[in-house]
Amino acid sequence: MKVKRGLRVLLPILGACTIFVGTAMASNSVGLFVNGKALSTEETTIESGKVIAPVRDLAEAMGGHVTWDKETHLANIQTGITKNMVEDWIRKQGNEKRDYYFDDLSFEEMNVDGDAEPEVLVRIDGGVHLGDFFIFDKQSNGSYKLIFEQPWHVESWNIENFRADGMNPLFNIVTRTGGTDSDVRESHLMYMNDSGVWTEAWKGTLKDRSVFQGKYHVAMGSYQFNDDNGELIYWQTEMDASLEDNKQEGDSKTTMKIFNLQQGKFIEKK
Ligand SMILES: [Ca+2]
Repeated sequence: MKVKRGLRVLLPILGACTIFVGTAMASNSVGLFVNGKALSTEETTIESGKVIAPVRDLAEAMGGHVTWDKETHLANIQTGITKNMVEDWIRKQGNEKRDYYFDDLSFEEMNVDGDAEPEVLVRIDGGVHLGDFFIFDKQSNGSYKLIFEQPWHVESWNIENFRADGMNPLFNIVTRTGGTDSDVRESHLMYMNDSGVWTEAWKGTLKDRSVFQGKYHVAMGSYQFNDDNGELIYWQTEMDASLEDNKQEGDSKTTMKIFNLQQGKFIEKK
């Protein structure tokens, strides 16, 4: 759907943009500036004391997105990111040559790297163990580029408190995988490295329950950062449980591992 360039609608002044309008001497043409930047439109005029400018040029200069419905003759200006926009990015840039399950798509703007612009984290919940995860990065021309995609069912994401010198924020992305007789939750500690690659610094099991020899085998794990020395401590408890009522059978076993950050990855300390 292309907006007819000649469409002219009086536009209310939106948001925090500064619009400067000035009439050039000895001419009907009007100079139009948004946030101090001149708009290269020759279609802006002044009529009966009102400045009339092309909606698309003006709205896009203010970071908006314009659609035109020729049936209803409605021009819609959308500022900010919508679910429809995100779906459109995925259709055009997604790696998978299949239909994505857009019904359960959600997204959040979060800053994952060093620049001021937030990136867009997107997850599609396709069922208990199915899903997709994407990160889109805003380009200088205002478009969004896919920079990471995995067929992950993501249950949650959050920024960790841990921060090494010069390192971009570390995110904890919790995924869920499995199938018949298997259910696994994992924590992926991810960050944007200096080359702009979304990188896994560590991965660990939070819960792994599978059926083995007529019982559930359950492993539960958790981690903490030691702020004093930058170590990541991970504990895991393993036990067996009854298929009937999930009650523990036999003893449990707990182990601990210590990891150090080395060249952008948490490596187990031996
Ligand atoms: Ca950013």
